[in-house]
Amino acid sequence: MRASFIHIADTHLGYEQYGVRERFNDFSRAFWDITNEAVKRRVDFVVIAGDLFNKRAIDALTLIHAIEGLKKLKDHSIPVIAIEGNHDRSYYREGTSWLQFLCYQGYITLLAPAMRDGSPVLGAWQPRLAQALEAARMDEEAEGIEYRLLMMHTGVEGIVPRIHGLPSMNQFQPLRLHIDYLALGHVHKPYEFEGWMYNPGSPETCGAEEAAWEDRGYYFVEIDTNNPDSVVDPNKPARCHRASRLICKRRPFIRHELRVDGLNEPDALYVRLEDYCRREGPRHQHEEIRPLVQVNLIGTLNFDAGSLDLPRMEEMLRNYFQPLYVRVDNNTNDQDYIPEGGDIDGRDRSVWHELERRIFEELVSRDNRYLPTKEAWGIVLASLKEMALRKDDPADIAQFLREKRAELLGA
Ligand SMILES: [Mn+2]
Repeated sequence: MRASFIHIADTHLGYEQYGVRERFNDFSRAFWDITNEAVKRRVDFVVIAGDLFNKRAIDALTLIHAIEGLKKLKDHSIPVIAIEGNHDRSYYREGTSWLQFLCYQGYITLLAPAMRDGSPVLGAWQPRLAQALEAARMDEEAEGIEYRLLMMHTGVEGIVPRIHGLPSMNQFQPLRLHIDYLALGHVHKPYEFEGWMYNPGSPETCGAEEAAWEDRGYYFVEIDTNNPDSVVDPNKPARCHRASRLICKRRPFIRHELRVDGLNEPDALYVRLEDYCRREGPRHQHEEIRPLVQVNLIGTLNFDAGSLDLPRMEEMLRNYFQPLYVRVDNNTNDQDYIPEGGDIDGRDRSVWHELERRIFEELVSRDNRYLPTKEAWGIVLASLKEMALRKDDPADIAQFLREKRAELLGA
């Protein structure tokens, strides 16, 4: 058996990022780029591993855009098989999703979970799923089935630390015997394992953190069960397919972290930002597609954040990058700390160091060993923090602590 298919996930059609209309169109364009590619490559089918839409309640234009891509596939007799994702699934008690509508209209085949009394029938998924696949094996073989693809809108724990509660790699392993290609979605960072687990990532950039994962896109997969050598990449583990990850067209997304530590006035920060603009801006000014630019201010400010002129900074970025959209986010430290009953106002940054020292002092004084020398320990802790922020050698930091211990505890 020879076949080829395209695997996509997390297209998030209908997402009007930052409230910018053109971003809505970008998500559709990325999807159309892939459906055009599917036609060009004459694949036998397309699989969508969830989150075709950004949300359950899409508007008419989103539906029109989805159909525009799907109709092209239908006109070329390329079947589309989809599952729902966490973003586009209907509420189980609320009936019909837009994916079900697309299914009734003949644009996609929707693989839906079994329902009983209005609720999905769920079991402990791993063992049961592997057992069910095992049980079906005989029948499948009698029917001449040579290749098995499983779609799941979930990912492997630990790929993106922020996303918790996903199955571990070990929990996926029982499926390995029964599946040739596991088409995953959900995690927007692309990854693949052991020649059978594949996650293409999000074709467009749904959040600034995704900008770093430049190799996101979709998979083009060629299968040959009779003569695997004709397709298999000798440098990659795979049984009888070759999965190539392709990057689709999308808008450039430029993200920069600007450290503010050690800057004593807003002008110093503007100078640092302008240095960055001079360095990076010219590379993007003549880009065919105007980029998105997001600058993240991080670190501890030595002055009141209220005196930062964010519009001025955005204007500077606009001049150098000619972007579609720009934003500067102030994520500098703890802006609103107000101590209980203290005479220091935490909203005033100029007193932060004094405030910090007092908090350290209070914390160490809860331990009687440190109580007699709490003032000195407050200063030691503040110094340790400074050294860590400066990224001093850990050995030096440890040595400093040892010396202070000896000095203050006589140990
Ligand atoms: Mn998603």
